[in-house]
Amino acid sequence: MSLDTARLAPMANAIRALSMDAVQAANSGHPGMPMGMADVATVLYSKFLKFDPAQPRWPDRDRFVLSAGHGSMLIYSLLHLTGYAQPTMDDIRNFRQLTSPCAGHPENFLLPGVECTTGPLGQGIAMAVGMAIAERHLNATFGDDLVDHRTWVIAGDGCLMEGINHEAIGLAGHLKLGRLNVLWDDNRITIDGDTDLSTSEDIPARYRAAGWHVEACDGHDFADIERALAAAQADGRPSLVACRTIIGKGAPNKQGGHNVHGSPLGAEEIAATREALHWTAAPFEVPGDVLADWRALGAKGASARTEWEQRLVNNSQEKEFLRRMAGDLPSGDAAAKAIAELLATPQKVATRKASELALEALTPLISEMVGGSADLTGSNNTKTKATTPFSPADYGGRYLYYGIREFGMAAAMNGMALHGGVIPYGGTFLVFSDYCRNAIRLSALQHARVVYVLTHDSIGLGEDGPTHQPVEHVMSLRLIPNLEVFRPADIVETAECWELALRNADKPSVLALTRQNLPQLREGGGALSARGAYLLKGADAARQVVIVATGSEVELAVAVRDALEAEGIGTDVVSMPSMSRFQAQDADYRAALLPKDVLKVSIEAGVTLGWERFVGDEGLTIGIDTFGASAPAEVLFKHFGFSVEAIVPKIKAKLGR
Ligand SMILES: Cc1ncc(C[n+]2csc(CCOP(=O)(O)OP(=O)(O)O)c2C)c(N)n1
Ligand SMILES: [Mg+2]
Repeated sequence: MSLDTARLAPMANAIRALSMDAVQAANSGHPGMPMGMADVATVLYSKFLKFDPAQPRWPDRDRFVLSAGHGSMLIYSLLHLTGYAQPTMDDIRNFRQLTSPCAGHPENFLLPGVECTTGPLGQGIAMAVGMAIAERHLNATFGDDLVDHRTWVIAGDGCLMEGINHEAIGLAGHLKLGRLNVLWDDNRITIDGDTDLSTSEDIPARYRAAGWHVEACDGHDFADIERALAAAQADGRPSLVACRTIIGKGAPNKQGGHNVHGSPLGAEEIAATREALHWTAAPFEVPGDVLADWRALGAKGASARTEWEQRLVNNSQEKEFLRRMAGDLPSGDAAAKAIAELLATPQKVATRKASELALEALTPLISEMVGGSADLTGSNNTKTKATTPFSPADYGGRYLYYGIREFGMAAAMNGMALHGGVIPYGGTFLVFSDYCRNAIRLSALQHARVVYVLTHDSIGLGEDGPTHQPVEHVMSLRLIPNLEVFRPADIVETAECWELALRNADKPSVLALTRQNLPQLREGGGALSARGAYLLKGADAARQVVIVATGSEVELAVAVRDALEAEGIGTDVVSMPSMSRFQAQDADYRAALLPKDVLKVSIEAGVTLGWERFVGDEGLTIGIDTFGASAPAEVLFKHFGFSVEAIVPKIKAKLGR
């Protein structure tokens, strides 16, 4: 046994012991993965990873992503052993309990040492691609002195099997993200059993075909692991290291089988494992010499960090770098000015075009905005003059051609936002938000500032028909907690919503935008969208009706109102670009806008479910609760009842007139 092995083996066994004991105590969790990858992780942390437990948010640290999030005890053990303030041993003792930051899966908002929330398999790798993009972009912007780090991933068979893996590695290979290294827990086991139950894919060949460098090693041979990781680090391409491991390694009777994936080992097997590993320490105790070795390793990072701080102080871009990493927007009222300009000349444009106009104003001023589209640049209107293409030839570019990879794009944007220093926005058709929905959900869960530009937001897209016409999407996105869904009605609201989205520093935003042109309804400024909903046009006659509408249907609401007024029926029109923002207003504001004693009517070209909350049981909901159809937009709106002729009689009937 080499000296290295003599020291590293007990360090790795500390991970094994903590993992099996924590899972046993919780009577829930996944011991197999951390026990199997303990040796690889020990080499990664001791020889390769750049980190400083004293400063978990040090901007130039390497990013470590545990894509196989079910193996959460691996990262909790590593953070504790290397000397992060959190998690404490008590936290680990309380693994998976309500008060512990050691949640079932790693959560970035619970532990500063956790870079991103993982567990939905495959998304960790895809977020790591985004982190590697952000690193190269910031390196191109601020130079090697300030930005010079790597992204390391531990991923399992599941992460490599998921469809998103294909999107993520295709993008990474194309962009030549050589600082991305994926360590694959090649244990040939998943929950159901051996991987040959479900796959016979040549994974290294697939990665090579995507432009990756592939290494393999014995995941239980420290020297071989070190060799493979060094080769990965040296290669200019993104690297996959296939680490051949035994799941649950160390548990003499259970290792290698699928039963060790996600169940406690049990008291008997834990005793047998202790004996096999010569591990005499009690549960949640780490022998002094082993802990000292781990802590010494953790302390090594401080010198690199302090040298970096010195370079930062001497760097002419210090202030700008810190501002961007803090996520603060540039000071000034640039956005307000841009809106004022838009107000000056009324325009009948689609809100996707209005978004482009807003972006043309914002992107030169906010250099951290990095745009993109999943192959719908000309439809989403996401590209501006200031955002030149991001490519291996120019990592300073600010526009990503994500290709037809909606899920990969959304997850990469999460990684970019979590890396910090950039504010990603990206486009696709609203209907395809389903393709990336779980990544949108993870944006919200992770408090990531990502802006989704989702165009073609209703039957108003016309001839492409029901496959492309979102019906349930706007409302279903509103169901996701901590996601703000904006559906602006005209050019002014669009600009206002863009500003609000950028100011949503701790949450993602969706901008649902039209394909078809819409008139400018707002004449004044006043940042009215900031309250979520507001009175766009008040009643002239005594008020009997309040119509609340969003997006393209606000124009119709105004026409309906004018027709009712002509018959002496006083009607308010409320525009509601953001339902969640309106919900967050005080009760008085809400009651004044949507009073109890009048007929309330909602108009939105989507499902009606949910509008009862605003119009009440006695109200009227105008929407579309079926799929759309192929025809020009005007024909469809008429066909589905979105016309003055169809709506006015319904309202009058409700009023008993
Ligand atoms: C998207 C997604 N689907 C399903 C699951 C449930 N799940 C968790 S782990 C796992 C098996 C993963 O196998 P592997 O990555 O090989 O992990 P190992 O058993 O080797 O630890 C599954 C299906 C999940 N977490 N995410
Ligand atoms: Mg596996």
